[in-house]
Parts: sequence; C-alpha cells; structure tokens
Amino acid sequence: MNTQVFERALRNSQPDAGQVIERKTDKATFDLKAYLSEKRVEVEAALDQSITVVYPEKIYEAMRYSLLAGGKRLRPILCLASCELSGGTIAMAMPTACALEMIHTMSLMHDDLPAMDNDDYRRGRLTNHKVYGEDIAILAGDGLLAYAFGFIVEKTKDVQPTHLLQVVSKLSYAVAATGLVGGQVLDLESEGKQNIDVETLKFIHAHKTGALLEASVLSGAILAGANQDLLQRLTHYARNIGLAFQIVDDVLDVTATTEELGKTAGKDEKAQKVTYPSLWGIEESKRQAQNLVDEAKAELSPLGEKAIPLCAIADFITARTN
Ligand code: GRG
Repeated sequence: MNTQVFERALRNSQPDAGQVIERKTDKATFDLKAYLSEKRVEVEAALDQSITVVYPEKIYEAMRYSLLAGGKRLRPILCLASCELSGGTIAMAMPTACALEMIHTMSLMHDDLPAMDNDDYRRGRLTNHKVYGEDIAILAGDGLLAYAFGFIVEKTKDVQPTHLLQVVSKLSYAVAATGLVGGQVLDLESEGKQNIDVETLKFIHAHKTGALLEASVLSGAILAGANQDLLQRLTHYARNIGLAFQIVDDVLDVTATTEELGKTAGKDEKAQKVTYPSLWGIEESKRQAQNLVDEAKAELSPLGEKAIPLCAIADFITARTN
C-alpha cells in the first residue's frame, strides 16, 4: 500500500470528536466501528466461556458479575490487533486477551473498594462489593488475578514456550509493584496534596494505567514472535497511547456525566487529586493527548497497511466519550 493510500485509510478511520461514526468501507478504507464491535463480540464470547460457575458458586458468580459487565475491552483488542500486525492469529492471542481483561477487571474491583477509590458504580451497574460485600469482592478480584496466569499457560496453543514465558513475565511485572500496584500506591499517597508535579503524575499513570496497556500491546506481538525492531516501535506506540488514555480519562472525569461514564463523575476534584486538567486546563490537556496519539501513529506508519487497526485504536482513545 503506498503512503497516500495509507494516509487516506487512516484519515477515514478517524472518528469525529465525541463519537465513533460508521464509515462505508471499500478497499482503501477501514471501518473502526465495525472492527471494534467484531472484536468485542469475539472477546465477550471467549470471556463468557473462560469461567464457569462451580462449587462454591458465590465466588464464581462474583467473578463473572464484573468480568462480564461490559466495558470497552480495549486491552484484549489491543493484544489481538498487535498479534495480527505481527503475523500471528486471533486464536494464538485470545487466552492472553482474556487474561488481560481478567486482570484489568480485578484492578477496577479493588479500586472501587471503600479502602481505595470507594465507588458504588462501575460500567453502569453496582460495584462488586455493593452486590457481594467487601470480603467476596476482594476474594473475587484475587481469584481473577491468579486465574488469569494459569489461563494463559493452559489455554494458549501454537506459541513457542519461550514466547509464552516472556508474556507471563511481562504481565506479572505490569501488575506488581513495578506496575499497577506501585502506581496505585503513589496515587493514594498523592491524594489531597497540591504540590504534585507533572513528572510525579506521569509516573503514577505510566504505572497505574500505562503498564497494563503496554503489556496488552506487547504480549500480542511477543506471542506472534515479533522481532526487536517491531517490539521497540510497539513499545513507543503503547507508551504514548497509555499516557493519552489517562489524560483523556482525567478530562472525561470533569466533562462527562455519571451516565456517560458508567461510574461516578467528578471524583478527582472531590478527592482533591492533582490531574492533567487541574495542572494544564482542559483544552491544553486535550491538545497534549492528541500530540501523543499523533506520535504513536507516526511510530507505526512505516509498517503500512498492517498498522491501520492500531492507528485507528489510537484515534479512538482521544475520541472516546467514556
Ligand atoms: C492489580 C494486584 C492488583 C491490585 C490492584 C486498585 C489497583 C491495584 C490499581 C488501580 C488500577 C486502576 C483502576 C487504574 C485505572 C485505569 C483506568 C483508566 C481504567 C479505566 O479503563 P477503561 O476506560 O474501562 O478501559 P472499561 O470499563 O472500559 O474497561
């Protein structure tokens, strides 16, 4: 595909601000809405089959309650798209894609607990602890986290064992104090402090939000046996979209409604959190997010047609409304 056609396909894949609109497809266009909904259907089906309810039923029901509560399924879709870009198949990546969603979901469940962010709503329904109680919500989160790793190892087929080990290792460090957990600790410690600078904020979000997004992109590529050059490009792409994702999240917390978000809006201000909009203002935050998305896409443009889905997903990150 020549550069002009690639640019045109990318332009056509860009959703208008605030919504993802349907586009007619021909050979040179890419229908992001159709792509996301097709992948979501595949992910939902795989997630539904990933955990069945057995004795003791309550814990499995609690795990399924949050895992199957919807959500954008961005992390699994990034993993699948990155695996395909790197020459692999959906089947190779689906167990890891499901595991990423299990881990993401458990992090939301724990984040919603009264000891952490304390929210009653998530993905448009009552949070896990509001339905099952704090004790079961903690255990259901633990159950999802531990199960995710076994699920990858047991269910992944046609992947070199060394690649599988790399994925398990990457994912584990993305969750540990080197990733999500570390970012969350610093986030909790920063609440109510007004002297948090941009560098600290970046550290928090690179760990709390960025690490799992990066692991999502890279794990798909590793499963497919991507070379170092491609892994490096994808790392830059992932870091840029990870930060952009969090900046947009902060903006939406101010600009979107509780109904749109499916969780309580305006929480950052209430918790006296320093955020990108509080440091830069809303317009500058949006501009910075767009710059990061543009950089992410530029990193992948030498890959041509294959990179169209990941570039379109980058655009979706700034255009999303929840
Ligand atoms: C991982 C062991 C372990 C513990 C959890 C609570 C915690 C430690 C970390 C918090 C992580 C967290 C909640 C980060 C925020 C990430 C974020 C912006 C989530 C929203 O993601 P979306 O918009 O949500 O993709 P949906 O619902 O669409 O999936």
